[in-house]
Amino acid sequence: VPAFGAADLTDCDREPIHIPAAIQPHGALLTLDPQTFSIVQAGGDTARILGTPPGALPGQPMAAWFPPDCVARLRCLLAIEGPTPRPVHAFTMAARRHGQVTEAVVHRSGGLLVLELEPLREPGPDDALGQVQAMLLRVQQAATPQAFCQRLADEVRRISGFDRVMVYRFLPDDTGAVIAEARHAEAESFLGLHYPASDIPRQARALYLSNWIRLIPDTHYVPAPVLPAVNPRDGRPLDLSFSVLRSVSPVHLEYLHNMGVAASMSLSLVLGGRLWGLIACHHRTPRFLPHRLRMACELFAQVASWRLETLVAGEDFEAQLHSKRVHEALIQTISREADLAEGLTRQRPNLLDYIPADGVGLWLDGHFTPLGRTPGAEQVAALVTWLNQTADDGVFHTDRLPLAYPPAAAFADVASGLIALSVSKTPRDYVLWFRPEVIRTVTWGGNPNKPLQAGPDGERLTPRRSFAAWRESVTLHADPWRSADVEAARTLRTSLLEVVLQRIDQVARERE
Ligand code: BLA
Repeated sequence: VPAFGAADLTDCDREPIHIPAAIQPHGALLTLDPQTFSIVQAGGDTARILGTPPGALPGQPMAAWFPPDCVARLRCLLAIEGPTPRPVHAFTMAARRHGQVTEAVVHRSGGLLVLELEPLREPGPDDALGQVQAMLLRVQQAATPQAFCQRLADEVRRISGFDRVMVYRFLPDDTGAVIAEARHAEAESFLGLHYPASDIPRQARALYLSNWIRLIPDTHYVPAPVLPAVNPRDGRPLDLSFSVLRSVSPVHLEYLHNMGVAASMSLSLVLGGRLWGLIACHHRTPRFLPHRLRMACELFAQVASWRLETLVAGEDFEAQLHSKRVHEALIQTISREADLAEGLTRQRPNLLDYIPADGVGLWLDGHFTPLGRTPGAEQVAALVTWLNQTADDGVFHTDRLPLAYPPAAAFADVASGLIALSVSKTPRDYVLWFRPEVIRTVTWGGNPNKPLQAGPDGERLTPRRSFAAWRESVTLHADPWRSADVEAARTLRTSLLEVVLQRIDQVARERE
């Protein structure tokens, strides 16, 4: 495992971003013994907030450095709140040096209390809860997931004031796309762009599943170390997963710089226990949000996630219903029509209405009937020969056919993706759905094949520098099939088998 800040191309998803031993310096962090309230570790701007540099604090009683009633308030809060796994407001105080109103939030980590102090650059909203309520009322009017996500972006932009607010949705292969956006007239649009999975590495996605909000008020900050770096009692690093000041991976900071982003916030969208997406916010100048406003955003994202889950489930259900109706219509066609191929391709609904693809074809008794964009008959004949030898009887599917079957590279522009439904007789008959190479269908926000470039520090790698949209892709790959597509093929196969058996029966009876 690389040390924090030392990740490269090969281990970037193993960088331990939860234990940076440093914080963002716009505030200060203390860890406290939960029994004695003596200071164990300290970091950040304690000089201005408490009147002494962080190195002087470990070993000292908290009471010596805070206004008189703060310790009592903290004890009282902890007695009420119990384990406090996430930061809660503890007290507000005046900073020692400049008198600025400073908010203290507290949570527990690794047997210590983590007390974080943030001078308020602007007052929070008076009625944060009322605002969340109004936001929820407005988004609830949206009837589809897409419309709902657009309103999410609008509302988060309204309450947070960020220049660009995006709903970023994770796709089945962990790549992602900006599916909704609200922005300042002068901010560049990222709407519709796709990004590779490595832009938000695995451990970051795991962290964002449990911690729903993070704020980087100034991406050009210099990290402030937490001293001592490990808990002197057990030698363990401080887990900052839930810290509001956690220092961010340097790779990600460079990424933000390259996008011209000076402040960033992201909120998790969690559906059915899975990280479905993020509400990602950018600002061209530094931007701080007080704790109360951040809590409002987090609460909004949380309740909105539940509503979105219902809308997505509804849309899935509608899609299933549609698929069922088309299936029934296809079965009627099959039982009515003497010519299967004609019936399934020349009428509506047809096989392309059933599974979204660019082309479909039937291979029946050595004869090919195409609809839409498909390879030529000879290419399909060779493909079918290969399928007969390699694929089991049933439903075969791939989104990168040329990898398994190299001759397909010659017609990847129509058939990088394949679902092949076979009907078992000898030789087999097939229904084949084709999808083109994704290069034609997706606009990437950069080159996903080269997410990293050697940076100014030589071997240390940095995110790509160009965010201009350009059409490149993991070549020879198609848009992945949804599990519903493969399931639909299986259902149709069962029905086709029945029809084939019936027809064999019929022929036999007619012969008797
Ligand atoms: C984190 N990467 C993130 C986050 C986002 C993105 C939203 C969440 C952190 C935040 O709130 O700022 C990516 N941001 C995007 C994308 C868009 C956007 C895709 O606005 C599209 C418009 N990043 C890389 C590479 C690596 C990497 C190659 O591009 C690894 C080598 C790492 N990204 C990386 C890490 C984090 C991250 C480590 C976690 C940062 C942290 O929370 O400490």
